[in-house]
Formats: sequence, C-alpha cells, structure tokens
Amino acid sequence: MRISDRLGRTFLIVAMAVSWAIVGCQKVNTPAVPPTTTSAPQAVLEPADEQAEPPEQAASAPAADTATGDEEITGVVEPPVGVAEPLALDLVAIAIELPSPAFRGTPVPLKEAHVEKPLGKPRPPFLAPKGTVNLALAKPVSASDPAPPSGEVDYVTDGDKEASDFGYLELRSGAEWVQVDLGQKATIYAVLLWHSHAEARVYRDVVVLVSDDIDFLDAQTVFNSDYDNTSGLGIGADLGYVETAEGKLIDCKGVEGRYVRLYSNGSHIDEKNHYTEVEVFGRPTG
Ligand SMILES: [Ca+2]
Ligand SMILES: [Ca+2]
Repeated sequence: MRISDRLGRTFLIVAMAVSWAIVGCQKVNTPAVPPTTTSAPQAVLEPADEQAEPPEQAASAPAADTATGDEEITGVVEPPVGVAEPLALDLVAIAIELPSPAFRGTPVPLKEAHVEKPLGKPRPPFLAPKGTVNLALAKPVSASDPAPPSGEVDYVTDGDKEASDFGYLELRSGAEWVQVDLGQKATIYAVLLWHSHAEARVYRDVVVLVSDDIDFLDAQTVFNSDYDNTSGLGIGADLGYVETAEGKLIDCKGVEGRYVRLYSNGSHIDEKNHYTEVEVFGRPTG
C-alpha cells in the first residue's frame, strides 16, 4: 500500500511537472504568436484599404447618377482599381438632341399589358464615360424586310428624328428587325431609339441585341419587352413603353459588339413596324 502510495505520489508529481512544462511551453509559444499574427493582418489590410476606395467613388457617383443606377458605373470600372479611378470621375451626361414633340402628354393605351408608366417629366441625364458619342450616325443599316413598304433603311441613322409620315422606315407586318453596323467593335453604354413617335404608340415585342456576329448567331440581349416570347427570342423582363419624342433610352452597361439589331412586332395600333432613328452611344473598343 505504501509502496503504491509512493508510486502514486511520484506519478502525481511527475504528471504535475509535465503539465507545468506543457503550460510553460504554451505560455512561451503564445507570446511568440502575436507578432506573426499582427504582422499578417497588416499585410492584408493594406490591399483592403485600396479596395475600400471604390465604395467611396461609388458613394459619390450615384449623387449625380440617380436615374441610371450604379450598374453602369460598375460596368465601366472594369480595369484595375487604380486605373478605374479617373474613368469613374470622367462620367458625363451624353449629348442627346431630341426632336419636336408631335403631341402633348403621354396617354397610356388601354388594355395593353406590361407597359411602364410614363415618367411624367423629362428623362434625367444619362451618364457615360467622357468621349461617348453616337456611333450609329450615318452608319449602314440592313433590315429583315427586303422590300420595305415605305422609306429607306438609311433613314434609321440619318440623324433626322422628327415625327413625319415620310421620315421613317416602315417594315412589313410581323416580327421584323433593323440592324446597324457600327463599323468596328465598340463598348456600348446606351441605345436610344424612336419608332414612330407621331402618336403615343406602344410597339410590341421590342428586342434589342448586340453582337460581333453579323448574323447574330451569338448575341447579347440589352432589352426585351416580349414577355410571352412571341418572337421566339426568349421571355423578356423589360416593360413596354409609350412612344414619345424622347425616344426609348436603353442602358447597355458597357456591352461590347459591332452590330446592334432591333426587333419589333407591330404596335397596339396596327401590325406595322416603324423606325425613325436609332442612336448607339459608345466608344470604339480599344
Ligand atoms: Ca431618321
Ligand atoms: Ca409578345
């Protein structure tokens, strides 16, 4: 018994010594950790500080960009953060020349579904990087209708946007399109289009695509109001709109492409398709 007691006490003493030694090691090791852990976060924080700059830019940009949202800014700021800073600061309102209004007010057609409520006031300025211009002016236009009943395809990019019975291109009934060749690949920030704004029409199944392929085998959709996929180009989530002298401005968020194709499928008044003018605001892609 005594021998076992002694053995037990000896074991306890040894065990305590070992545990103290372990604790001691931990206490020694513990202070050794902070220098490495404190130096590591500093290394992480430095780039984090740099990354914290964009929110400041974004916080200042929306103040002047209440209408178009942050998306186009983030879409523009693709290059490294340091390079993006001057670009973000160079956002300016694109220069839009509107035609004369052909009627007063913007009556919403009855029984036409999925149409946005008119803003009731002038459209706010649209911001895009400095140097953004209408690349579609005087550029060649083609159409799905080989023999348009009225007008010429050139009318779509001739710069004349006035409401006139003779100023627009008319395409046959059904889902038809016009296509603008910008001549080179471009970064596109907005498409501005006028069908016929002589009266408050709502054109149906308006779909706008951008592509590098002249046949649009691979294209990006920038607008689609064909909510029930009548034209077979996919279900569109965008609302239809009432045609006015302001035209329809589509935020393209910096999509890249050389060709812009615009579909329509008549209006709530008749089956005809009209195009008075199409403008494509962008910059040639460097
Ligand atoms: Ca025109
Ligand atoms: Ca439809």
